[in-house]
Amino acid sequence: MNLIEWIELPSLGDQRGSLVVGEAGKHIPFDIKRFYYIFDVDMQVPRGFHAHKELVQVAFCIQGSCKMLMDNGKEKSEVLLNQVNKGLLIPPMIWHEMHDFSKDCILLVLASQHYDENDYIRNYTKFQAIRD
Ligand code: T46
Repeated sequence: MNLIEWIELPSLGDQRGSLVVGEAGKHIPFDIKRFYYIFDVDMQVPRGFHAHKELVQVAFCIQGSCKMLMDNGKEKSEVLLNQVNKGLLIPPMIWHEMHDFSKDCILLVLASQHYDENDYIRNYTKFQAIRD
């Protein structure tokens, strides 16, 4: 699997304005059990710094921009999220860090599972040991 995989949603705008649509199972590769959004960010403070054991997520920057560092333990890649209809797939066991938020950034994240702190790996050394 590629470290960076984008999910592009149909943009159905017309003269009245823009509309982006996503359907679970069709565009989003899982049943969405939870969503959350990050906004009103402190631009100087990075977030994330963890991997998930089983959770699958897709992150859309629906306003402004931010960067996401993706790390599978062997390879790292940093991408810019700045398109409302282009989401970044965050598979399990990918260490991820978000930074360089624009002031107006709204990051919408769709998640395959309910919140479970036990699914987080927040220690990078432990993450690497599990990946090896
Ligand atoms: C992720 C990245 C992209 C909850 O109680 N329920 C929730 O659904 C979420 C997402 C968070 N929380 C609590 C846990 C913490 O006490 O909200 C607090 C902030 O969460 P956290 O520090 O994990 O936030 P980020 O921005 O570092 O990470 C979040 C997600 O937690 C994480 O799953 O992949 O965004």
